[in-house]
Amino acid sequence: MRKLYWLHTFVVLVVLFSVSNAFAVEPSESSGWPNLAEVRSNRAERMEWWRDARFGMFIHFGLYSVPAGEWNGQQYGGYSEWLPQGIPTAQWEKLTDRFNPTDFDADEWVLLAKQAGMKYIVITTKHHEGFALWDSKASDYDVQATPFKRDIMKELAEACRRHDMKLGWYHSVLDWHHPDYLPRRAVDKRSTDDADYDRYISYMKAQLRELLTNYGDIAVLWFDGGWDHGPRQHRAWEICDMAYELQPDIIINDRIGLPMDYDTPEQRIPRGASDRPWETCMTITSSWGYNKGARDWKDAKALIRNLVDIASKGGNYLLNVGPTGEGVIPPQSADRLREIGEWLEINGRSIYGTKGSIFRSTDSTRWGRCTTRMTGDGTTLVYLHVFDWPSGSSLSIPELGNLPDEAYLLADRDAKLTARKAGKGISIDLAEVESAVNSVDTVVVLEYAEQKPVTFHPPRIESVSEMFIDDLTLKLSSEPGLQIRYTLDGSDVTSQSKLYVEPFAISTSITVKAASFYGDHLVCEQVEKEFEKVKPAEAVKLEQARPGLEYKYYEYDGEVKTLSDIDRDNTTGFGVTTQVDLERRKRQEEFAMIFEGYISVPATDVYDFELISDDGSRLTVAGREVVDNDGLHSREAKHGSIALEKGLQRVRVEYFNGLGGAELELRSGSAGKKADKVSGDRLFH
Ligand code: H79
Repeated sequence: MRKLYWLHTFVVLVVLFSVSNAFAVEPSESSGWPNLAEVRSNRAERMEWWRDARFGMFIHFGLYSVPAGEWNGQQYGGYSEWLPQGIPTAQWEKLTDRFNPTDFDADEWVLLAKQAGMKYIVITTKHHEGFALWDSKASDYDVQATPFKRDIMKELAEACRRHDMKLGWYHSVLDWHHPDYLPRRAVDKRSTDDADYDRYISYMKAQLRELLTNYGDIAVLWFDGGWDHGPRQHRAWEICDMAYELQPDIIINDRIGLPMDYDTPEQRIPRGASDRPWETCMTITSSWGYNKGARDWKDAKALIRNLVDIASKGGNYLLNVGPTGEGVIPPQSADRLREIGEWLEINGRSIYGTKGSIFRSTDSTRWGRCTTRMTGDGTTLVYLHVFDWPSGSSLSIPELGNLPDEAYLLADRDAKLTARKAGKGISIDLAEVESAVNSVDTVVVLEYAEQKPVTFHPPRIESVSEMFIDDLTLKLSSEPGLQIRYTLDGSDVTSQSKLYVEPFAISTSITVKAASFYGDHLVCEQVEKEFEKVKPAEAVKLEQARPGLEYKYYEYDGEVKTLSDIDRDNTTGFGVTTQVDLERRKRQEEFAMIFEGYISVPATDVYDFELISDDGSRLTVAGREVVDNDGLHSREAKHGSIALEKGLQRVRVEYFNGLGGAELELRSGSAGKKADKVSGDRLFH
């Protein structure tokens, strides 16, 4: 039995779990990326169909569908598309002789997606194994090398067009087959002497050009496996630029090292809503690619509730199927998808085109979930998804303040329900509709025509920063229909406290406490925030300020997990640089850099600094630690604030990279304003 080597397992895991939230930053306007402003400005428009769609089909199909998790008589229960990771290329390649999915029928796949109520399909054009499922001119490792010889992507694209289904391409940046791809797996014994990652990117670009040129409208580009390198090495901007040029309406996910259009939590549903569009991708069973040993099939009930949970948080659900080596979607998957379709047939109006919950947290709907629809005539429809039928058949919504104009079951508009006031909130009497209970999710509709629903949330206390030099403007905000009362003397908020009317300024250190009121009733927890008046750090007088920062460079081998593990006596290089970046490094991994000098501060003010790095970093200004971004991690952005006097201020940036991608960037701006990359002409020593 061949031993499977899980190279980079640790790195992959660390990266993957942070992949969906790692990119708090977008490339700046000054990055020289021509289409950026346009990409941003028409994003909402491009994504409109996708936001309404809510539900898509993910298809994992490739050479791995043939062995289906089995190698040399041994069954591997995990991700079948990861099986090739432990198998030398020359052996895996031979599967091309056995790839012959004669039962593949593109119409069947598309019609199943339709039946399931899915609005788009994303299929693996090439997974990590490197095999292309279309007729690729850029490679011989494609469907033409198999007995099948049919262009699977072409047939699917045509079927999608016939049945009015949106189609997207999954494409793996990671490639275990291409000789120019680096780094290599442990089992890959081919020499790396002539390998050139940049040439690999040119190859990937050529393949993507084919996929985005020859197959009609492509709705989505779904990158994966971009964790071995940073966006610069992937030439991510150039690649995305090409995609937008060839397919102006395309939307691109976040896995080529840039955040692009939407985030992609994998195999998990986030706790709450997000500012950025997002899509949870998930398997029905324990593998993406078909696996004969598949177990743990999620039942239709769990899948429907996942879809509802996701919709209630404003996300999309990309649910995976793995067709067999013969090209058939397993009946266990197909059955479940049809069941979801049946539920959607009746309840789809509570999913498609909806917004998330009217509540900030799922704690407000402990019996299930909530989605919302705004109709053209200004009516708000609140969909209450009842997973757990309440004992006593009275559904309590303690954080919803006003009665709807009408309440009824989505499945039966004539099944009118009675809503009544209950405590500060309301409750819905479900006794009469007991017989209509859907064991998966019964949807109750609350119709607000005349007024908007009033939800009980704590106020938000907003300001550009939490520290200030002279004075600071505070703004309190809450939900429509609620009033805010607050105190500035540390006492608790009561119905006698001052009523908030408009933003106000403070000029001493204080604690603000605030709460929401509905009529005379306090309807939320009190919130509080401290604001500190500070003295700006004094500027430094220098006899002579020379341009650039001084830097020291270190190389090390072995265990380094934090900046404090670096042996500071062991410098292997030093000099002066005008940029806080990694240009001066002499190798890609296991090195550290420390930059020291002065930054010129244009005006006395509170400044926000942002330090972006892969792996760890730390920023010290005027002798105070401002940003701590230390530790082994993928690209991560952290912030910190400090009050500074105009003039020169001491600055130090410490950085190290373990294995894998390396990146460092420092940004700064006045508190509350956009932070820009710190330009070289502001740095001195
Ligand atoms: O295409 C699907 C996965 O193959 C791909 N992304 C989705 C959409 C993916 N790549 N990496 N990962 C998912 C996560 C990595 C999991 C791993 Fe493992 C843990 C790799 C090594 C350890 C799973 C378990 C594979 C081998 C062992």
